[in-house]
Amino acid sequence: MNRQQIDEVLRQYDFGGQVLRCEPCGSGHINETYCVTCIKPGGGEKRFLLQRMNRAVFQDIDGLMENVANVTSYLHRRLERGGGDTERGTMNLLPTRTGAAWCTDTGGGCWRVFLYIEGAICLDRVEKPEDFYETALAFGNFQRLLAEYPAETLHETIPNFHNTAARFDAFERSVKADACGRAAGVQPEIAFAMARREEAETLVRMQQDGLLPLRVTHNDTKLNNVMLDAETGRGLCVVDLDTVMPGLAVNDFGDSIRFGASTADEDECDLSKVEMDLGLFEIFAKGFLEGCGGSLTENEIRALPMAAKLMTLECGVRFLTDYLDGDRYFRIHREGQNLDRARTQFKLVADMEKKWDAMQEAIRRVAAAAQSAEK
Ligand code: GN1
Ligand code: MG
Repeated sequence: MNRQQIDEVLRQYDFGGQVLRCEPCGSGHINETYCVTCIKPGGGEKRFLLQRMNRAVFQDIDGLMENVANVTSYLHRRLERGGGDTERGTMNLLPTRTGAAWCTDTGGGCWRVFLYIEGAICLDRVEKPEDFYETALAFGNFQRLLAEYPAETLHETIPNFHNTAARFDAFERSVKADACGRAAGVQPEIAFAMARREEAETLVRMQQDGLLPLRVTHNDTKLNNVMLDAETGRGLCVVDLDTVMPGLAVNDFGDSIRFGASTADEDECDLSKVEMDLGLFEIFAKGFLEGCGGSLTENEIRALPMAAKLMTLECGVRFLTDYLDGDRYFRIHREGQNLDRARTQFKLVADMEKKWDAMQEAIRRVAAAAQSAEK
């Protein structure tokens, strides 16, 4: 944390009171996040979320922030019209003193400020099944709320973000380049991924063949990207909107399963603890279909298990690529963390392969129940 840079940034905002504290918070792998606490002139405190965006990952900050500003104000208006909670139902940007959506420091860092969502929590691990159900509803709802958003106005903040085929190409290049001499030590992991390369292209091909529609999706549907009401546990607000882009609805489902239906942390070293929990899988499917409000096509519903598997495989491949490249993309807190992350993802993939029939059965059950509820 560079105090001087942060002070420089804080001066560009009118927080409506004096800044008391600014402390690191959050557990994302990409941006840097801080909580800013101010004293209100009449007494009491007000909090804000300050973020330094990762410029190596997001090369077009202008485009990214245009997306974030437009999507958040769109959600704000929708909530306003529907009598929803505009303060806690969406992220809200605090403009700079000059009215801009973001600002820079003299070192070239790019920053933004959101209002802090009070009385809310986000989880790094599912504590009870209802949390996961609420998360599913929130992500499904998010997609439904954005169903009519003009997709053509969105900038592609990371090109080919969930193009699994392109992710494998990049992986293969990293294996060949072997920039850090790490490839020899991870041959089993490389072989695991490569054995699934062709299958990994299934959803990309289905989209190209017109079998899966492009929709406005979130694309980073980790459990900790949803805020839950601290008292009621209800899903409040979807956060981390940097990758909102046209994408596949099933990938939003799959990425949630990869992270939230795992019985262990993403970087767990003891792989015997890592499994995909079928009960959680089914609960999430139920919430997601409900949240999407019956908008998913039959092809999409049928592709849900495949998306869970491929989002997990893709993420494992991304972690392994980054390990081979020397940990330049995902923030690490210890040596080998990206390799551990890759290993948990591959263990989950293997577990899903074992549970494949049961996963499909679960989706059939949930879809049938959703259909009869609609009637
Ligand atoms: C990153 O920023 P965070 O931690 O929510 C990554 C996701 C990965 C995830 C893996 C922009 O998400 O794609 O699935 O780590 N975000 C970006 O935990 O690459
Ligand atoms: Mg996040």
